[in-house]
Amino acid sequence: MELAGIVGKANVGKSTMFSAMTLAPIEIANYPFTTVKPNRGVSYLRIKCVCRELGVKDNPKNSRCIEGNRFIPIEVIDCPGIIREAHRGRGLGLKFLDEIRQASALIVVADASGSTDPDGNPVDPGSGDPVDDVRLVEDELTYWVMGLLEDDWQRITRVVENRVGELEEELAKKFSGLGIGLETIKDAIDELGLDPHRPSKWGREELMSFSEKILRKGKPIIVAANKIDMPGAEKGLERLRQAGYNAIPVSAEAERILRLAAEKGLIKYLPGDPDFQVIREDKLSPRQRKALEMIRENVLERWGSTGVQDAVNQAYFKLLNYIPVYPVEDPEKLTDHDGNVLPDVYILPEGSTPKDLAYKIHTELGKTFLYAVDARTKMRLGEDYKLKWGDIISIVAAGKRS
Ligand SMILES: Nc1nc2c(ncn2[C@@H]2O[C@H](COP(=O)(O)OP(=O)(O)OP(=O)(O)O)[C@@H](O)[C@H]2O)c(=O)[nH]1
Ligand SMILES: [Mg+2]
Repeated sequence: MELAGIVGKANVGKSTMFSAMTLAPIEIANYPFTTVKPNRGVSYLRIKCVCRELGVKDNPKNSRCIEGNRFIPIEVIDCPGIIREAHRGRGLGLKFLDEIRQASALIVVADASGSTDPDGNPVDPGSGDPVDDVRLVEDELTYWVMGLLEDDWQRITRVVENRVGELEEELAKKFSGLGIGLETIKDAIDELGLDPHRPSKWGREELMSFSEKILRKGKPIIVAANKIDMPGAEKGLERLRQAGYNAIPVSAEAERILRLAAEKGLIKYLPGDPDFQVIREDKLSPRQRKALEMIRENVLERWGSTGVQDAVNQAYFKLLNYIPVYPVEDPEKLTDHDGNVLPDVYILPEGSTPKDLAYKIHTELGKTFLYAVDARTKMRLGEDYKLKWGDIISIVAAGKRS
């Protein structure tokens, strides 16, 4: 399962967003460092399922299909808050970031309403700047990566200058756990004009700009401009966009209320929907009804949705360019070996091949992969075929089909 990390300044609404996404009951409060250790849970990406297009009734196994919407599970981690100088141990430090090393997507939550100061303390709305919220997180992440680099720098320098290994290779090994690959490292060294043969000449500043560069290239961020329901928050959103960030207007609190009400059967609402429908009018207190009406007016009608689903979807499908693919065993019936129609969906980076898909499903299937068939056209696919959005693929492997 892909892993998404939710990071951000203290008290901006990370746990509220996490709780809305996973329905996990966790601690949420209006002061910094409410969360002291990372929370893990399962959430979903939402796509239009191919079942409608094909006019079939599916039997999802690794995902869910609700009214033609396929929900693909991802793992989400809600991190403790980050403040300036966290790399020096301020606040809760940065140790917990080890848990998001493997994260493919990073969602940085910012307080678009500006109602928190740099340390996460509540202040009057409009006093704080969401651009600063994001910058401080980027800076601390850079220090974190630089720390990882420094831990190993002497050894790497020796290896390279004694001609036992190449710098790029050593660094790629070092950062493979972070999902930062060889190409990213080469490009960063190149663009910064650094000498890969004399790393001992790199100073602190070079290490810092290198860390910043590989982060920016290898771990692009999506910004959740949270608390968009508050007056004045659209200014914060504008500032984020002007600063060049991929910012999505989000009301984590609205999403949490809607998800909980839907869970209790009071309303009909799916994550990402542009509206909800009350189904148990009789069970709503006047206060609840008012809260729901406010969400409709201030969030849904104004922004099109609560933005939470949008933020995760965009992180994977726009920023990281992932695509969903449906593996089936029987390309005629579109089933697995138990006869389930369109049982599974996997997401993988654009440019992936059927063999990559096979490996993603199971290492064994990858190793025994022979060829793949496009279930729509029944055509056998070439070895370097690049998977497309919504492809239905039957993999033929030595000994078995899957
Ligand atoms: N108006 C409004 N308030 C929100 C929203 N999301 C969160 N909040 C409030 O912001 C405060 C902080 O929420 P948390 O989710 O605990 O924030 P956090 O980022 O996890 O905080 P730490 O774990 O302390 O870093 C709480 O009072 C929430 O109710 C939102 O979308 N709109
Ligand atoms: Mg929290």
